[in-house]
Amino acid sequence: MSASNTDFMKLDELLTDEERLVRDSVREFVDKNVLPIIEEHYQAGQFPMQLVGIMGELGYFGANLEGYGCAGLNNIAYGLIMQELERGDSGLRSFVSVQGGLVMYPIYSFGSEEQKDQWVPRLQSGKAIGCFGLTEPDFGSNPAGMRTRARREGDCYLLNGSKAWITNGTLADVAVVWAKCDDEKVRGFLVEKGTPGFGSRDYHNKHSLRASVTSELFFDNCRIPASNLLPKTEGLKNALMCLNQARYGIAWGVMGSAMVCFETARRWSLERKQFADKPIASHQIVQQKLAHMLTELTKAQLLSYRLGQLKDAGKARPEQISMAKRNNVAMALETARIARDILGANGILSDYPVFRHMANLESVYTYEGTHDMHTLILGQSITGIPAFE
Ligand code: TGC
Ligand code: FAD
Repeated sequence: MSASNTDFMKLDELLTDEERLVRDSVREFVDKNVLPIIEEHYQAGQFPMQLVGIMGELGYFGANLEGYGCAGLNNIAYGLIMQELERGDSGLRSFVSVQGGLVMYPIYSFGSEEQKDQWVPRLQSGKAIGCFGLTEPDFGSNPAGMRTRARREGDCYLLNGSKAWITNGTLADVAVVWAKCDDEKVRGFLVEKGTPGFGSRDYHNKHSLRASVTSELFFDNCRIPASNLLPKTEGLKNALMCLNQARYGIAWGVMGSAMVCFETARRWSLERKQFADKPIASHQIVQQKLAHMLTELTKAQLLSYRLGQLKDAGKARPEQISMAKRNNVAMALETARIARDILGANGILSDYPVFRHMANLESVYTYEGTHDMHTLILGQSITGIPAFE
């Protein structure tokens, strides 16, 4: 795919040599290793596990963290990694978002030195896989209501409850689990695979993110050492801070899906002929659709770039991240739907990547805060009035 077709405002010129190098190397990785196999994995409902070690070696996990073997990239380069991975498939970007933003980040930011030494290098290299358990069957948009409990008993915590819709739940060697303690404060805990009382089970027959593993987690008197508490967590706020990392990655990632859908539709419209042997691209309605898609993608690129600058300066506010997640996912989903329309009947075939991206984006619209939750977060920021209840 020619990147120039989706770089209308020449954002490439704003990138540093390092940022461009990172983007181009991930683009090559995706072209060589992901695009040839992803459809098969999607149809089979399997995550391409063979890519985990390679992505670890290439430094994609926790790439914007410093030390412990992490690449220490800036947030623009990190965003470009997400964009290129999601150009392959949202499931691949999800894997990397969760591993870096939702597992390595909380251990790195709220963990003890021992926890960091034990887990961050293994997660960085892909030798260990992590998952993040916040959502519960009855508490999705409102995690504050969670029922999972962690009761202190001597040198241990006893966990009881369940988590729903957890990416990589059955694959994970370590789960970052958020639970309410006796003082009613939510704290984070590390629960290792195989701990008695900890179970997991995958969702099957998904119509979206089929090349990603999504699971339920169960805790039935699951006893973990007190040293598995993330010591710097003391409220839901710490869990929400992790979401900022993942939402930022999503804002960049979905531009990859939009790029591939736009380019597929553009090319198709130039080749497909209807009426008087003219390509459908010669009709004003089709041109309007292409113009709309590219304009919205370009606006999303500018938003993400500026957000990346703010994040690098330590000034990105959660509501700014919400604006980018909300806008960019909606843009990508609309782009995928219009691209599917332009391809006509062929748009439903797996010969083209469009429907797969469209179906994936339905999940991305919902996870990491639904589109409407981000509307309410922005509403609160604008008016000072929370409208959640
Ligand atoms: P609220 O009273 O507003 O906030 C509690 C405290 O947290 C602070 N805060 C944040 N801090 C950092 N970053 C954020 N994004 C923050 N949002 C809020 C807030 O200032 C307050 O601090 P303090 O000092 O006053 O105590 O809390 P609330 O319970 O009313 O909830 C607010 C709400 C609705 C915005 C929040 O619950 C929310 O974001 N809900 C959406 C849930 C969500 O996004 N879940 C995602 C689960 S993980 C996932 O989906 C992974 S997808 C994986 C993949 O990529 O595959
Ligand atoms: P609900 O909260 O029940 O919302 C349903 C609808 O009601 C939405 O349209 C919502 O916007 C609307 N709504 C809710 N409250 C309000 C309100 N106050 N005002 C107006 N409208 C409202 N979670 C994790 O913890 N870890 C993961 O790794 C993870 N991975 C996921 C992977 C996939 C594939 C999916 C689909 C989800 C994943 N999730 C994960 C869960 C995800 O974060 C939740 O699905 C999401 O937060 C929404 O919760 P819910 O599905 O319970 O929907």
